[in-house]
Amino acid sequence: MTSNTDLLNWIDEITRLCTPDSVHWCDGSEEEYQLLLDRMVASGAAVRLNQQLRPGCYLFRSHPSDVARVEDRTFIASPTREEAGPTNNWRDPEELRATMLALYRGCMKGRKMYVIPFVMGPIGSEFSLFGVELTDSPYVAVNMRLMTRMGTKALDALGDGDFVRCLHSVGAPLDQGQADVSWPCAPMEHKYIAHFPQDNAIWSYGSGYGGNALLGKKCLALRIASVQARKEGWLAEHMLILGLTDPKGRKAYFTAAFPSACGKTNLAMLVPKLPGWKVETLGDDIAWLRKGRDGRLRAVNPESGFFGVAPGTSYKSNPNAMHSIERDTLFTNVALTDEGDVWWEGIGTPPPSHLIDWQGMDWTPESGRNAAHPNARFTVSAARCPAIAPEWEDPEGAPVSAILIGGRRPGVVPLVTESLSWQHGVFMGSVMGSEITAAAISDAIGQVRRDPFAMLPFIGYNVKDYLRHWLEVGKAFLPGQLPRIFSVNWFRKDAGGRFLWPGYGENARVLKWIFQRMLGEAEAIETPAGLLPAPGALDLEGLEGVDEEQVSQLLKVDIPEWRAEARSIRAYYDKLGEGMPSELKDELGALEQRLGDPVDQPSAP
Ligand code: OXD
Ligand code: MN
Repeated sequence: MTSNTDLLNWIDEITRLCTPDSVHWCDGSEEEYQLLLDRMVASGAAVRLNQQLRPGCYLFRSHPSDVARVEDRTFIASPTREEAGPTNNWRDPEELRATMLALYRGCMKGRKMYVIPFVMGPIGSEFSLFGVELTDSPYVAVNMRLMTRMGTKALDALGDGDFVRCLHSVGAPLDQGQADVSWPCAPMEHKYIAHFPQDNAIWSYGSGYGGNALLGKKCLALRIASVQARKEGWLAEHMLILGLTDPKGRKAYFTAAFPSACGKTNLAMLVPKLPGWKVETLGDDIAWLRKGRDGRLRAVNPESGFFGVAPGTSYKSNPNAMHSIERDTLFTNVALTDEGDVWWEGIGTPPPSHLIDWQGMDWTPESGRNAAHPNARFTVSAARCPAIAPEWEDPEGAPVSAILIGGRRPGVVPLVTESLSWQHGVFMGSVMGSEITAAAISDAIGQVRRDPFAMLPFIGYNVKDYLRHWLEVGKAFLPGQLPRIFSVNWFRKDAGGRFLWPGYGENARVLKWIFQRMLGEAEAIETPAGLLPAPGALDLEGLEGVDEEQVSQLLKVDIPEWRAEARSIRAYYDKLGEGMPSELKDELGALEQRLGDPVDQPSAP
């Protein structure tokens, strides 16, 4: 147990507010994990998969209304609207607190409340952050055991120290004798994922899914941590971390920011198509970046597991992920085969003639609907990944040589572009994004949804201050000690709408160029967009199915397209309003100059 009086008092307060039937302190042991899973199987909340085929694996099916992060119901309740900025849903903290207190009152009736002490970052690292999640969801408890360092070891390390107060309820109290459902949750209008950065507090109500409910992940390690990082001079980022070793045995570390479902897990676990090159995984979703004692920027993965998107994951697209989830994995919203195994679209095997789909209904290939939900997930401990880097838990973090940024851009943005400076790299990060396709909002087709550093849904404060902070961080380093920033775009298409680049293992060719650029061993040419591989500098030996014309399209900086891009960036900066860092406006001006585009509007003074 603990003598942390703040913790004990808070638990007391929440117990009185939420009135659970009982309180369970999670010790994080294997026995406890198994007990919770057994109970969920017995209650019908979980399905034990065929233990011959998937030892230690379980399947959960969520309520159809509770399948993903709910950005519309995610709030930053900072003291002022200005602190949350133009891209966040702001709510007045007092009003939101009052609304949510009314919902929390009695909300755990008929349920157990789990006390989950956890650490984000390696235990013992001075940079790790503590949280305690109080939740009425055993699903959250078992997932937190894989995704964080949780239980007695976290409680002991916390001692009398401070922690982020994370309160979570599925928002479905049970009356006496009322039977539970397999995935309790509240209706959309009662869901709240609320952040009170000034109080180090997260209040989540009504959803049991992923980042809405596993509060160590997006809520703590990104939104709350980003606010703390700004105060303390570091960065909490939506980035994978990988180690790349060349055939001579030289190793470098890269981080990469891509929006959700743009291939972070695939790149983090890449199996290079280039002989002699090796990628090792340090993280697939979040990186905390700080200046290390050696003066270099160092990256730590605060998580201890992967919460990956299942559909599209196959032995071909990501063999390391597939090996990771062969056992001891929790699956959510995938389909169940008649043999008691899992299946999803893009798993690489033909659809079986019969499945139970993610909603628990019979499914056949003729059903005409997805068997797995497109956002179906696997949760697995990072230690299970065959490509995990031995140093992935180094409390000092890995020294970062290059930061990659990228989204899905069918046009305009080349396969790879090196920034001209840190400031130019921050400019590139500020305008990265993905093109809206027919699958999304129809009247915006062709427009770019800008997603600065893939952090749009995760910055806990004003995006303009966030970008200013990136510029400030760069100033704290000696020249040569900072990583360089590269934009990558695996998703460029030809005029017929076909992808120009095969991606996956072939992305190692781009990683190689970046690696060699950092060592001064590869040539670049200067273009208005930045530095691109010089002819012959990108290793294309043995690359099948990509001809010279396609390579030139992949590496093209088309001036009229880029002029339109610059105009679109200007419109985006205008939309963000007053207070954009002047350095970034200067970078936009410099881009316009390089493009020879007359500036049609005078810059703001
Ligand atoms: C995400 C995730 O939504 O990592 O970005 O789950
Ligand atoms: Mn993510």
